[in-house]
Amino acid sequence: VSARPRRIDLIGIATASGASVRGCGMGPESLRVAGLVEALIDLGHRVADHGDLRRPRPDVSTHPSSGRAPEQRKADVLDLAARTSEAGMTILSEGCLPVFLGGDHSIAMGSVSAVARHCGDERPVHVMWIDAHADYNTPLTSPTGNLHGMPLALLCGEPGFDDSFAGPWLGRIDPRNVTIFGARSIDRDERKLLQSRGVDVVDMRKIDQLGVVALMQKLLERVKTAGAHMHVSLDLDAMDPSIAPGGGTLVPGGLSYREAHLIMEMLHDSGSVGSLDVVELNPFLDHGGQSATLLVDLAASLFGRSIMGEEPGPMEFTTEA
Ligand code: B3U
Ligand code: MN
Ligand code: MN
Repeated sequence: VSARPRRIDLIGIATASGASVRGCGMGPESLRVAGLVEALIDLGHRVADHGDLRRPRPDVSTHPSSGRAPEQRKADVLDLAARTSEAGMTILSEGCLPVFLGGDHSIAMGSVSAVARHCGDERPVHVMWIDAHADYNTPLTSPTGNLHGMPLALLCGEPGFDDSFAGPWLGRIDPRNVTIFGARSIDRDERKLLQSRGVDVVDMRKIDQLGVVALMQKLLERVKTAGAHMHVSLDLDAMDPSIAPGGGTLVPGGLSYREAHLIMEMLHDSGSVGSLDVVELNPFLDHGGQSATLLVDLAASLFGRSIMGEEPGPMEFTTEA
């Protein structure tokens, strides 16, 4: 699937409405400044940058921590998710590979639903959620009420979301086709839900004990056998805060630099990846672009950069799709 070169379509979703900390709305621009487009072109891919989806009016602080009241933030999340889902479907229908630049992780309601709608009954979808958190809370289990802690539960059709959450994301994904990778912060009731639905949780302890290679081989084998479209949802906070300080909900004990790259390299070699989210980068909290640069390098590994790499293919760049 990811045979080179490919046409990769970037779309930013410039929002922090699903988070309690402001700043990750600047994530897409920070990834561009860190050289995302150039890195992909350098690998021989064709790149189209669709710019950013955002709320029509600027953010005015009406709420102490996040800037806006919870009901407004929820409306923003749902509106942007609907637009993300449509934009993603268009990109996929043209045979291109969408990369969704967050924004907080609630944008995955839009991105994953786009993939699921595109694949329909024809192709199973497997979601690899690389994250310190499981993002599998519902309004009934969430300790914070923040929507970036809930997108997977919504996508998997968990009860507890009222009618206002209706949309193309609801129940689109089979929880048995989800792998959470790198988790180390899961809430009590969230854990119960994950266990009862049979979600594959590869937590940091498993990674410590068994190693990235064995765990990835198992996952990739499974996805290949199913002939699934693999959607990768990469949350910055999966990585250890020492290498990725630019996030609002950091948790110690994350993926090392080499573990994260190895995951990306193995994903590339599998050829199964058909879409990607890069989320939760908060440039306001980043240290001199360190986290943005890391994410760009990880995306480059996912799209074919290797230490002993081959010659790059022909280059082409358009700023519009
Ligand atoms: N599980 C907590 C914390 C959290 C989840 N995702 C992030 N933080 N980024 C929650 O709010 O649901
Ligand atoms: Mn997340
Ligand atoms: Mn997270």
